[in-house]
Amino acid sequence: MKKTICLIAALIICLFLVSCSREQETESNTASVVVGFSQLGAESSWRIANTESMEAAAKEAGFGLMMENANQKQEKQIDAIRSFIAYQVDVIVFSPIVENGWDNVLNEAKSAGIPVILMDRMIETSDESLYTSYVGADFYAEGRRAGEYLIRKADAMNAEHMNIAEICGTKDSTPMRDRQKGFMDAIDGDSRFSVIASVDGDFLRSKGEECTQQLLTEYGADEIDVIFSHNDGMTLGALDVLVRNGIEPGKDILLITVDGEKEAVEALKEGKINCVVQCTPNLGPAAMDLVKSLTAGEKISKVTHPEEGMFTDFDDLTDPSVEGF
Ligand code: GYE
Repeated sequence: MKKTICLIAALIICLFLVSCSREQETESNTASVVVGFSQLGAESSWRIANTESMEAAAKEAGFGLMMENANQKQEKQIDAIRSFIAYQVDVIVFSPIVENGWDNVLNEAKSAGIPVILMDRMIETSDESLYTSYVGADFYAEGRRAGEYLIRKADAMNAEHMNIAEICGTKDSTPMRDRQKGFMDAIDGDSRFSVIASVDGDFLRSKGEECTQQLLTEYGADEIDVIFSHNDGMTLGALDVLVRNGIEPGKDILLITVDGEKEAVEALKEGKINCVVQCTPNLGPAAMDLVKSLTAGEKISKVTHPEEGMFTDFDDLTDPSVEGF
């Protein structure tokens, strides 16, 4: 009997020691992982929240994070990626400002044996092996949601015809291209809609203001029924201009927007915006999970999309589950 008890005790001690050493092992594994992160800029509340999400998630995972902010310049992102290669980081994560022009630098990363994860935006390339994984929104689906909302709204208003002005995000970026395509595909073939203008607002609130002022000068408020804007920042800029010109946003001109900033959802609740399509900036945890799997030698999926929805003036908005940005 004594012998059996001794044996069991010894076994428990052994198991305890093994589990301790395993924990130490994983801790020291993650501590030695360094992630090079090239953020594209700080153009919107979305972007700032996204940067914070990445920093918090890296800290939580115990990874070292080398972060460079490119202030909206592709050349600066290319320089940052080169510096990560020189430093021999374990993984490069980056949010490409536009889709084209990355093949050379990504080939350099590939030759150096450093895997690349695209976060938030995609690239256009004929060589899919230049990136290991993409984590970010399905922007085409977001655009479709915006278009489908408009169809529902036009039905509810018994509208015969609506002129749409589109304020676009950064030219040649994935959210600009795909939100536009999704929206246009959704309303395509419905003769009630005409897109009378598509202007470049570069995802900036200040440009959203400028564009709206120009649209009003060029077409006049009576000619514009709907503004579809690719992000909340530009929409909030547009909203200010409408109010300054004595035009009632959400009524005289419908506003459809993407992101889900608190300020935009507030304006939706007040009836000044009609539809906010959600796009989450909180991609840090998913990105760091991919880094973890990758550095542990596991196979990771090529594409990860977060779940997203939307808020509209058809919904009960007493307690919308808004993200904190
Ligand atoms: O919608 C916008 C930001 O790439 C999804 O970029 C992102 C977009 C977002 O500046 O606000």
